[in-house]
Amino acid sequence: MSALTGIAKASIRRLHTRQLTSYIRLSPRVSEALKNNEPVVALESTIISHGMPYPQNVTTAQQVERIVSEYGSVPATIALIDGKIHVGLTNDELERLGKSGKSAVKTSRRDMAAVLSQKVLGATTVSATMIAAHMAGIPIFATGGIGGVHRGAESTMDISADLTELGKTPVTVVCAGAKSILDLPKTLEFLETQGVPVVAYGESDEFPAFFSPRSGLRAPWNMQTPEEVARMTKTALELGLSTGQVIAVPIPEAFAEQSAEIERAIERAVGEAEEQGVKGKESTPFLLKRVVELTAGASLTANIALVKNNARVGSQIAKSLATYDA
Ligand code: PSU
Ligand code: MN
Repeated sequence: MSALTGIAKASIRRLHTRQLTSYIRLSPRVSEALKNNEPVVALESTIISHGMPYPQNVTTAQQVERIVSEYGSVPATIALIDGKIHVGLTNDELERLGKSGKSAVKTSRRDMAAVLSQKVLGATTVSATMIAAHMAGIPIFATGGIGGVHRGAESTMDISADLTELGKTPVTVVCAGAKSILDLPKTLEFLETQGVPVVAYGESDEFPAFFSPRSGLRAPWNMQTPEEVARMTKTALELGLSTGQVIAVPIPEAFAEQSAEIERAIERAVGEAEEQGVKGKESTPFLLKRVVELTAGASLTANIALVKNNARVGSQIAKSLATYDA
């Protein structure tokens, strides 16, 4: 028996029960890929509905899928549609999500059962996408940024469910770190408590801060190649650790130039959110939208560039992981 098949048996929740299977709709391409142990990369949908404006959100989602394919893996964008967890979307479904924008339900772990039972349109956050990917047996997931511990969390207790999910679901999340709309030192502390390895990917061991390749904080691990990350992933799955992993890829240098301007916009947006009493699940979408407005779109260009870069790295990691199955 090959290594990954062994891992899959031990640690990946393939669609084994009839009940679970009845909730999941794999696209024909994703289904075929999983059957043949081809590399697959999961992609989230809140970034489409709530993270970017229409129509750039749809174009970006399509480009991201294309990049995953170009680098050798099969893309699987995940969303909750008409009571089913869809893994792999059609172009029409991507368009529907993009057009719905914030009228789709931003779905994290706590919302999944309600969204599915009420058959409303649900865009999955990092936490819900991890759950769905794990159910389908997809260990690699690429996105823009993860949620984190919000600034002022010591009084609001606003800590993203992404972080607790990373503590209990064995999916590797390739991202550009977390935005400085968050409290990054506390985010790293929380991930340590949850037992989640954070890997700075590339030349530097610094934890990237989404729009900026630098946060001034060191990540506990630094890896330089997809092969290294794939080896760690294989090891974690074989050990049955059942925790996720964060692979933090710095934004490409060419798009990092405006990070100081974006940083100022973030400070202002955080202030406005506080003044206007924006909280809970509205907080992140509010901040993202305000930062795009305040930077006249510069943050959107940077955001799109880093998501594409993460799609490439995610695809390379998935491809390397799949070689253990050969
Ligand atoms: N950060 C971004 N872009 C995003 C998100 C976060 O830079 O689109 C989305 C992701 O779906 C993430 C979610 O999982 O926001 C976290 O929301 P909250 O902070 O409410 O947990
Ligand atoms: Mn929150």
